[in-house]
Order: sequence, then structure tokens, then C-alpha cells
Amino acid sequence: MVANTLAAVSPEEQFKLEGFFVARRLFSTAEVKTIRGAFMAAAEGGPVPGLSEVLRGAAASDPLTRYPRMMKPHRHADLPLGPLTRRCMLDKRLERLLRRFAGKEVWAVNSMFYFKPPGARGQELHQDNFYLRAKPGTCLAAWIAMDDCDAENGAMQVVPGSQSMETVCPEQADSGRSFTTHWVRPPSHLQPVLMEMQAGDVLFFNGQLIHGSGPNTSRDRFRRALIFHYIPAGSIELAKYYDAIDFSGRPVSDIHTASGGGPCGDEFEAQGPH
Ligand SMILES: O=C(O)CCC(=O)C(=O)O
Repeated sequence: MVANTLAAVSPEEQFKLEGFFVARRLFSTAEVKTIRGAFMAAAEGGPVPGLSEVLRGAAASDPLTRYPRMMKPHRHADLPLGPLTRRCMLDKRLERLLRRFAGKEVWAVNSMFYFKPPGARGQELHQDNFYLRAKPGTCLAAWIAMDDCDAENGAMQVVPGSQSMETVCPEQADSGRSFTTHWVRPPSHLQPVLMEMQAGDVLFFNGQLIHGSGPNTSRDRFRRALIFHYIPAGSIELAKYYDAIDFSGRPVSDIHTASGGGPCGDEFEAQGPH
């Protein structure tokens, strides 16, 4: 099933009812080209120590060995992509929508860039707040498409309605389809829907929403995405792996460290059957 946004309701009503909202063409073609270009240039010589995730035990032939995701690029002031990512993370267009979804100001806590080259595995269905542990309430994500995405190149999938679920304990994912180990099985009355998107579209979703993506089965199409996480201002707990800044770029220091959590999904230690 391919998701359509509800036509007759406001963005915040849809976010509340379904747990997500897609803002079409929020970033221009020129902006997408600049962002993509900065990340492709950084990855030109292969994974970048301290920025690219290390895929332990993945085969040399695994496309993700060459193009693993980049974690927290906004912190890399030493690279052209650092200030660029930070500017995007604190972009006013994102802020305006996030405030409507959260009902208050939000703080930025994380950035990631996924390359998802042809042949790459996806990331099995999961809930982000399992990793971020934001309390009270939950986190929010802004997932910015850097390529047109569809079933073939592993578009995002969301499970509308699952945003009202508690955080559940994940089961083991299939390592042939997912580079991360966790799988949250949707309840039987809810179905994943495919989010067909164009480059520059932004998918906003609630941190409880079950979501993920399948493998990129295309021959030659990357499916890149720039991803940010936020928490509502006033959140009192957050996992150790993250730290918060407000939209003026000031660090927020009075958040307690939640127990557990970690990066948004752990990779398999050893190579799976693929
Ligand atoms: O981009 C993807 O394929 C998955 C990203 C995701 O699930 C996440 O950012 O939590």
C-alpha cells in the first residue's frame, strides 16, 4: 500500500491521527544537490573514520561496507558537510513544522546520512524512541529525501496508527534484509504503507511510530536521506548517545541521562545470509 496524506486535515491533525506528515518539496532541487554533493564528496575515498559507522563483520562485497551511514555529521565542523548539516538541522522550515507537531518549541539532538546504494539492505521496522529514550513523551524525526524513493530503491515505510503504542521490545530482524538487528512487528490490525517521495520532500514522524525500509533492489539508483531527530523543549531525559541544542544553536544542558538507548539501530556483528 502506498501512503497518501489526508487531504482535508491540517498537517498537525494528520501528524496526530497517523503519526506522520510529508511536506512536499520543502527543500529545493538546488539545496538537495548541494547536500548530496557534500556527502558524496566526503565519502569519495571510502568510509570516514569518526563519521562513518563501522559495519562490524560485513563482507567487502556488501554495498554498505563502502557506503555505511554517517553519524552526527552536524558535529564535524572540520568538514564542509558539518556546518551544512547543522544549518539544515536548525532550518526554519523544519522548525516551523516541528513546533506545530510537538505543540511547543523543540530541541535538535541527532543527525544521520544514509547512502543506501543499489543492492544495500534496508532497516527493519522499529521505533526511534527505543534508542533516544526521550521522556516525558517521545522524540520526533525529520527524514529528508535526497533522491526520489519508491519500492524498488527501498523507500521508507510507516505504520499509521502505531504512534499511540508504547515502546515495545524488538524481535530479531532478518540480517539478509536489514542491516540493523531489531524488528518491531506491527500489531495485526495495522499495516505498513510505502512512502513514495521525491527528492526534497520531508517525512516528519513521531518517535513511537513503527517505520523502516526494505532493501534497495535497483540496479543503479542510490536512495540517500538526511535524517534529524528532535525532542520537545522541556524533555527531562535522553539517552547518553545524544545531546541537545536549541534552534538558536545553544547547547541545552539540564537533561538527565536515560538508562539504555543508543544509536538509532545496531548493526549485526557477523555477516548475515545474503
Ligand atoms: O532511511 C532508512 O532507510 C531508515 C531510517 C530510519 O528508520 C530512521 O532514521 O530511524
